[in-house]
Amino acid sequence: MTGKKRYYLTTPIYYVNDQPHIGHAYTSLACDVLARFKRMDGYDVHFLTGTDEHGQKVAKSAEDAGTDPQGFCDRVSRNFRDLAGAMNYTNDDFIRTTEERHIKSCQALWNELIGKGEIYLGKYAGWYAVRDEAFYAEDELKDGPDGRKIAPSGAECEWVEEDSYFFRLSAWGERLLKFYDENPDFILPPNRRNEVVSFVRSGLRDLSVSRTTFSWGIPVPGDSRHIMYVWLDALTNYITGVGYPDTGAESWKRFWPADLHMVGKDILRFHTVYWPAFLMAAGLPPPKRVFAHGWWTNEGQKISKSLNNVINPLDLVATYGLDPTRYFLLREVPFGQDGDFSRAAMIHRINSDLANDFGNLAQRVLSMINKNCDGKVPEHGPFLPADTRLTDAAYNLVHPCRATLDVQAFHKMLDEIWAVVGQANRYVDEQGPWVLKKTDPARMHTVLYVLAETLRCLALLAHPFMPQSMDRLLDQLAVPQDARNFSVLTARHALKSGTELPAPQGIFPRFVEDGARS
Ligand code: ME8
Repeated sequence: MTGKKRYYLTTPIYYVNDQPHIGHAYTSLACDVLARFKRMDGYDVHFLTGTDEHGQKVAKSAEDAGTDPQGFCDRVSRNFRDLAGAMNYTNDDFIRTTEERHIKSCQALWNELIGKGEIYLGKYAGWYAVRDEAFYAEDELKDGPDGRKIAPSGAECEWVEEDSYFFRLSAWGERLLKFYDENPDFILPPNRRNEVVSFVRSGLRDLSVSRTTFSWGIPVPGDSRHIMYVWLDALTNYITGVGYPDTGAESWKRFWPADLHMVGKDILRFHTVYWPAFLMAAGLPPPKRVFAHGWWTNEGQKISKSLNNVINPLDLVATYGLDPTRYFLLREVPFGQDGDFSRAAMIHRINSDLANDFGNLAQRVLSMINKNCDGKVPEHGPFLPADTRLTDAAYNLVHPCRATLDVQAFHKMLDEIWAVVGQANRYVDEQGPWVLKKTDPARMHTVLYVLAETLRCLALLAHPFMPQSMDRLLDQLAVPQDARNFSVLTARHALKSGTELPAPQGIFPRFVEDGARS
């Protein structure tokens, strides 16, 4: 185990003030695809997700629901855990910030920061947005109706004056800029990096890291009037999840620093400014990358409870199936950019990419093998240049897939796979195996063997996106479980001629405009 390459990735931990929606499903899905890909590529992966349960926003939601905060968190957190099951995520752990291991970890980090003189006691007077759980400077705010102050996110701010501990963020500006400079891929995509660099260049102020006016949070060690600021508490989950404060633990030594924190663009600043500063101040290495993806809207509108247009991912799964939903979310929008959800676009994608391109290829090849090769992996004769052109493209596909996924370009990876799907469909048309059946049956066997090998590679590479469907396809090619990884992918001609194959079945349904299966 210790010799294996490692990969630690995390989703944001989601607030339990609300039900999970398509945005939460999206971030976790992206992580799931990466985690599955890395495992198939021989990595020892740790994939962490969970729920963010403290703070004023959650306390208020519990109060509105007439429930005690812990009972409320238990109930809503379960929905996020259930979503992970329903979406077939392979997270290795699910962390809740109300767990004892996390409270211990936050208090240890706090003590470390106090011990190093990075936190001091003062008084906060300024603007706070409960919806964002964020402090804002006066010049960041716009005037709203009735003299109200509005944050750039649209959240309403309130004036807060209370005793507070402060983190010496102002002292970290230069060191953060140097860190970004030395680690050009720390923040992706690049436009997000520019945004952060100019924010830090404009000067950082010390950050209030405790509150006294409500009590739903982790007590500050040695001063129980204060609870920790919810973002200090929340960000710490990433180190709790690998064993902090036990820095001698196997999991810590193996997995920290994290390879990737996947987040939405709304929480970029917390992850790329505050978090590395907290860690460096505590003498801990910062994560290797933060990727901030874009924002989904629904049929052109912002997704919000008040507009009553929240998309429940479970409804999509019930209507379109799990794997088509997983595919669509990562295919439709270049990862990193904002995207608009529309049912018409979803049906179009499913029908054209899955049912037509990939589904038809699989169906044509498997049913011809079933009818003409005795239901067995065909024998093959000598390969012609057209054959090796296709199989080489399939075997080599793993390289661009690795490269695109290493920069979280999920859409480009799918483009690469579909280019070979297209090439295979053209090869079927050019070779005409149904004609060869009459003129040259031995050559037909070779052509079908080449196509079966190509399908094997395509199914393995598309597996992280659509695990159930691709497993069904790999079952139909009789690929053993222990050969469903990328080291066997590149083993040429891994399909053994003469292997008995099960009866072929379609893998992707087709939909008509109202969403029903045709
Ligand atoms: O911010 N489009 O939690 P949160 C795309 N607890 N992604 C979306 C989205 C949308 N319309 N809406 C939400 C928090 N997301 C904190 C995080 S981490 C230490 C603490 C996704 O429940 C996206 O990943 O508000 C976004 O960053 C996250 O949900 C916010 O989830």
